[in-house]
Amino acid sequence: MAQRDIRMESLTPPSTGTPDKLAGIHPAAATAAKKSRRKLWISITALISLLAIAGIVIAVLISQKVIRVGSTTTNNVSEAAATSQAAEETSGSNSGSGGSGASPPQPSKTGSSPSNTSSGTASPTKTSTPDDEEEEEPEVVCPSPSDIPKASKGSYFDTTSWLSLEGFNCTFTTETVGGLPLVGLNSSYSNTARANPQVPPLTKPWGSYTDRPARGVNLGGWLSLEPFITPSLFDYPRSASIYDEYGLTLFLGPEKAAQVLEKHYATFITEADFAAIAAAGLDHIRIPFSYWAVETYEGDPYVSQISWRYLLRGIEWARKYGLRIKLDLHGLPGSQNSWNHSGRQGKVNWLTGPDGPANAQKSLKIHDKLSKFFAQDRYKNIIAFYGLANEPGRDHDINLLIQWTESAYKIVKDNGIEASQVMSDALRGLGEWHGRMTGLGDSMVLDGHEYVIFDTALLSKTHAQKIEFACNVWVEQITGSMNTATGFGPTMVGEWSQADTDCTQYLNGIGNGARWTGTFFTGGPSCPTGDKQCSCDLANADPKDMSPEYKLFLKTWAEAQMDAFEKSWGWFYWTWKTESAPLWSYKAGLEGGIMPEKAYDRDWHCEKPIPSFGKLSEIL
Ligand SMILES: *[C@@H]1O[C@H](CO)[C@@H](O)[C@H](O)[C@H]1NC(C)=O
Ligand SMILES: *[C@@H]1O[C@H](CO)[C@@H](O)[C@H](O)[C@H]1NC(C)=O
Ligand SMILES: *[C@@H]1O[C@H](CO)[C@@H](O)[C@H](O)[C@H]1NC(C)=O
Ligand SMILES: *[C@@H]1O[C@H](CO)[C@@H](O)[C@H](O)[C@H]1NC(C)=O
Ligand SMILES: CC(=O)N[C@H]1CO[C@H](CO)[C@@H](O)[C@@H]1O
Repeated sequence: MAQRDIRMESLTPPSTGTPDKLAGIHPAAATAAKKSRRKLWISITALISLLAIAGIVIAVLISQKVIRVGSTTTNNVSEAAATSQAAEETSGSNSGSGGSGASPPQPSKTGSSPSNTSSGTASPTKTSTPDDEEEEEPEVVCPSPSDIPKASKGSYFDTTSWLSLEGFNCTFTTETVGGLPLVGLNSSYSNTARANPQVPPLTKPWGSYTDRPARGVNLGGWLSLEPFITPSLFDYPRSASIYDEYGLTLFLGPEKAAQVLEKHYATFITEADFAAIAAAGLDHIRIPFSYWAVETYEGDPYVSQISWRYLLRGIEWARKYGLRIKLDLHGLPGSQNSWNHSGRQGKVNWLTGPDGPANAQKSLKIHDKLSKFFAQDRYKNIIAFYGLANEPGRDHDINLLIQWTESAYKIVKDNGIEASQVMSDALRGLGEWHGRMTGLGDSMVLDGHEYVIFDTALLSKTHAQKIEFACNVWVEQITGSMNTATGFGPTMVGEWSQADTDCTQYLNGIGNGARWTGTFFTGGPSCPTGDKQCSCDLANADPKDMSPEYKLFLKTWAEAQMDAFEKSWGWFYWTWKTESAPLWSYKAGLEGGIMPEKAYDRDWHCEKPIPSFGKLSEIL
């Protein structure tokens, strides 16, 4: 695949090069007499009139689908007629956008077409009319490499260089909004879907999240890699020193990295996943993505921008199934937390660190672009939450962090984002935010990520104690945070999981063991007995090989957390899919019978007594 060197050089669409087909008709020699010249002019005029009439007749016949349009031409009259007819069939479905009246960005130059459509952009795409049924989707013929203007060949805009065209609009366009490309998006969209009968369709407002909390899932490890979610992508000898997306892309080099990552984007999450998420009774999706979806900087090994179109397509697929979106900028320039899932583990170089201030500024520019793009009408009903920065590290100076968050908030708001923005509790606990960043009302939500397994004191609790902890301590923390008299105000749980140990391979980073067995950093094991008896075998088993008691615990544990987190504005499970970690995969949990079949219809809640887990061992 061609190397993607795509820094958005220009917002100007290149010339489409529509050939001037009728140029060059001239009278013959100028030596003839006046009379014969007059004759010649009359003939030419007649000929041109005839051609014009014939052209109009043909165009009309084509637009009426009497004549079929072939598929090997560049823009011409007949194509414009056919395309506008095709567009007519799909337009007008963007009924649900209840936002302001700002017009969509697509230019609408349909020439002589009488219809209100937005076809006719610089587009070498051909449509041919379907054989019979009027309602059938038009067949779109994608451009071939020779249709792509030289200046755009091999660039992001060159749809002929894309690995997958599934669900994408392959029409060539260099149009951007906020500097971010539209290519790949369809012009029309429909907001009529609803995720399930408990929630409103996208055409209708959600209402109060306090009364109707979000039930969501993350698409972790998709557009921002994480070794434990897709260990197969990190299957290299330890000597290669690959611990994160930075190391992986550096190792692979630009061309190979682009191939490997695009293949992952195209296959790890597909339309079927969005359908299954809705079928599971979930209604929101948090999509983590990183700054390299927007741009990369000098020296970055990250694959630039390819994830952008997969993000946009993911949002459209969510729309198709009535799912609302929480955007999550997961990796910021320089790494905001030094963890592998920020892109690069090791050091924080954002806000603090040698390039910290510069990287903080770059992050604001990223948000400027993103918020301009997502302020478009088409996103008003589907983007429910706009996340500013995933998990800035605990060691940041809180005042600097607040300053940055306030700047980002203002940029995003001023660019027209009406969705609530989201800021992380920055791993300080919800209570830390009481009295800070006040006065923003519902336009800022505090995001806490709740796990028992990364903290040795919580990890060593017994099964029943973990459930009690969720139902008591987390409920108390969340209700405290939701009230501005005692906490921040609007609060949500952007991540949590069903895992009750930290046993999953690579969970603590490549090359690290588990706290549960005492094989991760110093200090003893953190299993309930405090010795080395604890085992990871059951925790890492396939649900079909788990005992009924362990399965009952896991399901109750998940339901306890859902119940507790619904005291907030809602929850987002981490994560939808993993290659081999079922206690971190909602999908695998459903398949294994350890998740409720419908997220809104559950057997157990915190008011009920904790069931007996029979002979389930505390050491697994
Ligand atoms: C216009 O389209 C028609 C039908 O596909 C094709 O036969 C013709 O060659 C095209 N004309 C030009 C000028 O490209
Ligand atoms: C064009 O759009 C306007 C407003 O949306 C509508 O009233 C009119 O009927 C449309 N015309 C055609 C030809 O579709
Ligand atoms: C865009 O439209 C094309 C052609 O109608 C269709 O195949 C594709 O699935 C659509 N994409 C999305 C994301 O809806
Ligand atoms: C595909 O993209 C082009 C360029 O943005 C646009 O004009 C056209 O309407 C789109 N096609 C569909 C089916 O939405
Ligand atoms: C070293 C490092 O960054 N490890 C982190 C990798 O990501 C997992 C989970 O996503 C964390 O638990 C590790 O701390």
